[in-house]
Parts: sequence; C-alpha cells; structure tokens
Amino acid sequence: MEEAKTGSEAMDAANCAKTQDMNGNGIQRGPISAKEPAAQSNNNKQELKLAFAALDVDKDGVLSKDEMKAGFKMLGFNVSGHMLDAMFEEADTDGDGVINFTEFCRVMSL
Ligand SMILES: [Ca+2]
Ligand SMILES: [Ca+2]
Repeated sequence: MEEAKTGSEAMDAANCAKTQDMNGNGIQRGPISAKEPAAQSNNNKQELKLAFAALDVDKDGVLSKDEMKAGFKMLGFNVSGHMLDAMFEEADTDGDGVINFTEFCRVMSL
C-alpha cells in the first residue's frame, strides 16, 4: 500500500515537472502546446515579445535598468539595488548598458 502511494507520488512529480514553468518567467504552458515543440517555441517567443514590450515603458526598443526594476516590481519582486545591478550586468552581455530583446530572451530562457 505504501509502496503504491510512493510510486504514484513519483508519477505526479514527473507529470508536474513536464507542465511546470521551466524558465521561471511565470508563464504557464498548457498541455496542448507541449505536443508541438515548434508551436511552443513560437508561443514562447510571442510571450517574450509581449513581456518585453510591456517592460519597455518609453518604447525605445531596449530595457533600461529602471525599466527592469519597474518590471520586477510589477511582478511582485522586491529586488534590491545591489541584486538588480548584478542581474543587469549578467543580462547585459554586450555591455552597452541596456537590455535588448536578444539579451532579454537569453535571460528569460536561462
Ligand atoms: Ca526602454
Ligand atoms: Ca546590452
């Protein structure tokens, strides 16, 4: 009896891991898109585009540190200045002081 329960719990965990939000961006993917990897990738890109546009408040096509900070706040994360600096530095791979869409995608897919 107990063994059966453990087995079922392991199954649940495996199922959960499949549908879980793997890149931690808070966007849940339904079981339908999981059937088609290509479509899922497109949807994900679309979602990222929307998220990027939402964060890019001044619409200059890149995210400044202030916009990143505002975005975190919007998502309910209270990020300290030091942490934001570290994350921004990590995200800004070409070191131009702003996050472009390519860098944003990379961060969100980590
Ligand atoms: Ca901007
Ligand atoms: Ca950059």
